Amino acid sequence: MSVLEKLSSQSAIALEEKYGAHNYHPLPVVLNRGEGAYMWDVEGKQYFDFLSAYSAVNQGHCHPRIVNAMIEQAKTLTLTSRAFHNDMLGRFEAYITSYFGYDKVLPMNTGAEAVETAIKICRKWAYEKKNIPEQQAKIIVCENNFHGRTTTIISFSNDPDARKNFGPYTPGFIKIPYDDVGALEKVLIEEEHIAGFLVEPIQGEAGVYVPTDGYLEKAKALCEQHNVLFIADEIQTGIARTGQILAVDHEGVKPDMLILGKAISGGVYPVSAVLANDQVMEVIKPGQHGSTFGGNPIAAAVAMEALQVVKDEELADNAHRLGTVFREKLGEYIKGSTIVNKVRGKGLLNAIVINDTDQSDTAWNICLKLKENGLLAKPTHGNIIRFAPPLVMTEEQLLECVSIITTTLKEFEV
Ligand code: IF1
Repeated sequence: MSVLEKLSSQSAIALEEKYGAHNYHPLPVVLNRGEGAYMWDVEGKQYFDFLSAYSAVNQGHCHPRIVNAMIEQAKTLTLTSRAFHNDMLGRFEAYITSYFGYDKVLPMNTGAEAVETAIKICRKWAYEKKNIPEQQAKIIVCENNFHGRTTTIISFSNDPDARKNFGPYTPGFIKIPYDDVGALEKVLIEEEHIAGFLVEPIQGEAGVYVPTDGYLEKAKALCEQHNVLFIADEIQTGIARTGQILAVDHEGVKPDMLILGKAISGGVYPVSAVLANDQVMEVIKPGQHGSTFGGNPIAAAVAMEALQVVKDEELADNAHRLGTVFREKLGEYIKGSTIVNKVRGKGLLNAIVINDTDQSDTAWNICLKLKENGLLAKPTHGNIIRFAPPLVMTEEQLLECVSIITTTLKEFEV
């Protein structure tokens, strides 16, 4: 079979079933084109994308400026490795550190790699700057976190699917309830050798849990008080998704370490990064961390263009404005609904909670019906459906999507 031979949805799915590891359970749709807020399947049906590849396609599918940046760089120089300099990395590092207001950046590829990088920097800072005894640094994380799927990261997950039978687990992490300042303060007072606090400004995978106003600010203040690094994982909430460039901007919080991924490249190329000021980042010396593709010329070119598009097209303002419309419209619907309990979120990171157990398949069946009606979304856990369209959506498109969603939900009302 030629790789260019046109596949039917059924044959494409059959190939994945036969030759691919079964590490996902995708919605039964096979896409072969994306543009802006839309994707098309191999049979030519058009869909609104309401997942944005888990917030990686904030700038819309195949944004011409970002794709062209990749094409031009790919024709010139794709990869040198960090064994040598190239003319793109320094430019990118200057651009992104100025964009987010930090002294330094350590570029990686995937989100999990950036989280692992932040954990390593935090531990090294603890031993070399805070004089915590070797091997005894602890990092505080939150219950129901999602920070990626490497062995260390799943070691501090409490999702059985994410961690079962992947042990032995990496030690050195303390779990506390999310959005609980008291719990954070208690562990900072009672535990010794705390190096950092790693937190999602909004818990995405857990079901789009927006913390109480002031939580992040109070948490940052406690970390300062106890000389602990406040580490924000903005891989999903960053890059304008929640109506500000960063979700921490809603509270004016400046993390000691900022972790970015996904939409930092507009979903065009794997790029991630950890940003910090010199007194933290300087603990990393030559030969102590890196990766073959980290900060490569294509990544540099793509990320600079993708971040510039966010500013030029005022995507944070658009996310704020359309998110308010979305929650208002869904809130109206919920008043008369028997199956939707609530809508919650910030900017264009939202979710609805279905009035059912998280073991039921109602949310899944709603997503199957949404697909039939031309909108692609997927449940996070059981009874929660995440809605996260590209931030380039127009109000007219959003209202059309609200109509598709409410019309579909009506089919499930009792
Ligand atoms: C999957 C979830 C979302 C993330 C945060 C780090 C990472 C992610 C806050 C790791 C990645 C992705 C991973 C993808 C599905 C998706 C996801 F459902 F898994 F949890 F978005 F909520 N921090 N999230 O959201 O970044 O290594 O993937 O580049 O693994 O199924 P990555």
